[in-house]
Amino acid sequence: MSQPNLTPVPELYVSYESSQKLKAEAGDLVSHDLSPRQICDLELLMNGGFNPLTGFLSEADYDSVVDTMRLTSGALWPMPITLDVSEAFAEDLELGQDIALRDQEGVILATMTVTDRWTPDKAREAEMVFGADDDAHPAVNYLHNTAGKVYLGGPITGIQQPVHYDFRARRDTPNELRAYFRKVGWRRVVAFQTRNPLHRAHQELTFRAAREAQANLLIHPVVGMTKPGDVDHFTRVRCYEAVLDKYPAATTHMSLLNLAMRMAGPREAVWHGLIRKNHGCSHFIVGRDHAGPGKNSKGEDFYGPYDAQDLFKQHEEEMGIEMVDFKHMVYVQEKAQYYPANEVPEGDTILDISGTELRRRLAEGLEIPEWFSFPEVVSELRRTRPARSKQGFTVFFTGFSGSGKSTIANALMVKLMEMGGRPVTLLDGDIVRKNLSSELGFSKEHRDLNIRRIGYVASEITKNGGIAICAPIAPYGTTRRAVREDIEAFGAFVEVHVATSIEECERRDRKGLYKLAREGKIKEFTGISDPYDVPENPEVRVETENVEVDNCAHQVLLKLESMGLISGKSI
Ligand code: PPS
Repeated sequence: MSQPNLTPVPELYVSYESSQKLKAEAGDLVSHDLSPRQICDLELLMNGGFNPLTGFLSEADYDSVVDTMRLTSGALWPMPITLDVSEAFAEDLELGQDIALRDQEGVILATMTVTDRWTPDKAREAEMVFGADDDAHPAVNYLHNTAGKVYLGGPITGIQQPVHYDFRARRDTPNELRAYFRKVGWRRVVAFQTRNPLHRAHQELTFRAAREAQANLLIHPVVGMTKPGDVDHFTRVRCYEAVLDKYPAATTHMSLLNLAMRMAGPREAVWHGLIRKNHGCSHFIVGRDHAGPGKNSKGEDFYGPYDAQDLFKQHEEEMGIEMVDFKHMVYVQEKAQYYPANEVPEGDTILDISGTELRRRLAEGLEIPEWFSFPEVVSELRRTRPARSKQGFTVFFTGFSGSGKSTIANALMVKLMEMGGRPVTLLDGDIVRKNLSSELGFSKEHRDLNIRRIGYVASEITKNGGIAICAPIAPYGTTRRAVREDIEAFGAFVEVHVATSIEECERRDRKGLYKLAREGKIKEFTGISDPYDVPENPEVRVETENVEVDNCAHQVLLKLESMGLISGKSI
């Protein structure tokens, strides 16, 4: 079982001639523009990474995978790979019809014969696959708030691989890796899955894992989609390249996997194992809390720390890939070397730096010792993630019309400009509606679009090291959360709830709009005839009744200071 058969896995691509013909005829087909996650899924479907799947799951296979982790054929498959689309798109299709699947530039990648169309029970999918119907889980959040309402299923005809312009030489299909292993004579290969930069402990543990399994090592990082907030893959790959030099020559290979992770813990571990099996590996490293999604909305872990290892072990034989335990490695000061945590000589001093502590040190520009990480890795991380006081960030005010958002936002802007150092942009509700969103009204759809536009501009400002101050009403919690996720990829997101009550806003009625709303002359008016989701955990909540504007802005400044975004001296 530990020596895989390295003959090719089936791919879904057609010949070059057929693909040219399909491309020429595709103009007549209805097109679906794939989302970034669907592009990742399609790539692995087409290149055999998701073997034995031959397309997006049919309804019967979906039900079977959700309930039993198996396809209707009986084959083990833990993750529903589904093509989600909008109701409007699904409505016009007929079963049996071929559709073109295109990337975001409109390039055709595949066609699919639609054999199935159904509206899934997403709450059930969340419970069964991810363990809880809780939006704190990134994949459950995606399921409810990003994925379309309808699923389509059917076989895929592959035309071409998605184009990647980055790290081309480091990307391999399953068959390319299999051919490589055949060529260099590697019969036993341990794969290491990762979505984080590698530090010395990882290098030690992967090296040991390979030695114990008497195998070669494949560093197989995910560069498709990982957990929101992770270090971007460009930085990570530069870090991995630096670490590769530290392994003994010709023992280790690195290849990038364009997988969209779901952070589904135990089911994900089994899925990862099957994918690595398809890539020609004989062993797979599974650690504590493999592909863990973080805490649920009650602050508890979604899965037990060893659930992933247990589930993997149960299916190891059937999968034909052996699990290698991930040893927690710690640095022993007296011996100046790494040991597995359970083999530390008695009385010796253990040094360790947790992930949270590492992020703090990076954020504050503090020293990171050489025993912990390689200097090349640290300098890469510092280059992309300068200290927080030098990064861009977004302050996002939300509250009723007339609550005082714009006034406080203006005061904050002036104070930040007085401090200097970073450019400041104010995206006030009224300014945005005049310049960016002049065609929009106040329906839920239009408000969401307005907020997504503000979020997009703010994320660009944040990415480029500036300060964005936004001050729309932003009444919907899910939209605010989506904007937070977009921005947190680049810097901090500071939500400020201006908690002036609706009664007080109406009493002030600065623009006379509440009167008109009461008279029914303005429809869908927030707080009067339209909803407002009160933020549950904003970074700051300011009360404005009987409090000076200056004081409100100061509360925000203090928060920015406590988050390390501005220096305390300047307040
Ligand atoms: S949203 O919901 O975030 O897209 O709204 P926003 O872009 O901040 O726009 C709010 C301003 O538009 C005026 N206005 C209304 N507000 C709420 N509901 C309705 N129906 C409405 N119609 C017009 C109002 O003056 C808001 O200004 P602010 O600055 O919040 O007082």
